[in-house]
Amino acid sequence: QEYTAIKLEVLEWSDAAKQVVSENAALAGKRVFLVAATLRPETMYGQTNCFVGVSLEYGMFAGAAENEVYVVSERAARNMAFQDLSPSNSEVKKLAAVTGQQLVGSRVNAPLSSFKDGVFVLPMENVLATKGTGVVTSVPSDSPDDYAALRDLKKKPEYYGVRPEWVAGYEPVPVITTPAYGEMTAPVLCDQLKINSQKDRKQLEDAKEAAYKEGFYNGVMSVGEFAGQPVAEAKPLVRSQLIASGEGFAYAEPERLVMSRSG
Ligand code: ZZB
Repeated sequence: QEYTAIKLEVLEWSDAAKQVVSENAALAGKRVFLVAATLRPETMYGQTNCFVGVSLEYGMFAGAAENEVYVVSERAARNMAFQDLSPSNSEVKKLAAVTGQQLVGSRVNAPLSSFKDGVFVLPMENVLATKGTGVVTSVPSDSPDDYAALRDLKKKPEYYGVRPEWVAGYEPVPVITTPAYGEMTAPVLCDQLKINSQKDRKQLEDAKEAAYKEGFYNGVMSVGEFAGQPVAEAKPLVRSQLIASGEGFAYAEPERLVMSRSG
């Protein structure tokens, strides 16, 4: 699976993460990025927040560029090391450990997003430790999972342990128009499939599938440098641009090597 890794630079740490960082001399003066793996680089204009799993363990790892640190799962860091994305090939350099819970409330820069002051790191229940980097960048206009999770947080911020101001004003942004769903693919699909919360896994799977298909085959960009172009054309262009600007990099998820070898 070939992802685009998106670098969300930390602008301001949550209190809990600040504590972790201040206790680690190796992090002093470093630029730290939460790194999210996406299959939809063309939707980055619509980022409204970043999701982590509160019970997941993350690490802060030395990045490919000197002075850069990536916050990702241990598993992703190891994969990155094998892809020349760490200082020394195939070697992981872990500078600190941090939980998803500690990261919540941090403010990060989301490349291409219309929220220029940054977006917040928020909790999502369905973040898988075994996929991508364990960090998810959220595009509620085009990702039903993101829309459902963000809506849950807006409805019950105290239940989820988020401050209202971390979600207030962060509404889905039109990025792509499709004949079937207009410019709000995910919200329309969540309505149509009667998705009530991020716990409605089966309907969310169906909605995701439909959103991928309609977006890729019939979607047209409505914002950004490639506005008016079909999504299928814009996708590799936005990807290349993010990589060229240093805001992203190619990240491949290995197929289940160990399992297929053992049989
Ligand atoms: C931004 C984005 C915008 C995404 C969109 C999707 C969509 P898939 O399709 O199941 O293989 N993701 C990445 N890592 C994780 C994780 N550890 N746990 C849960 N979700 C994760 O998964 C690829 C997508 O799942 C990624 O692409 C990411 O969300 C999320 F408009 O990034 B995406 C219709 C989907 N639209």
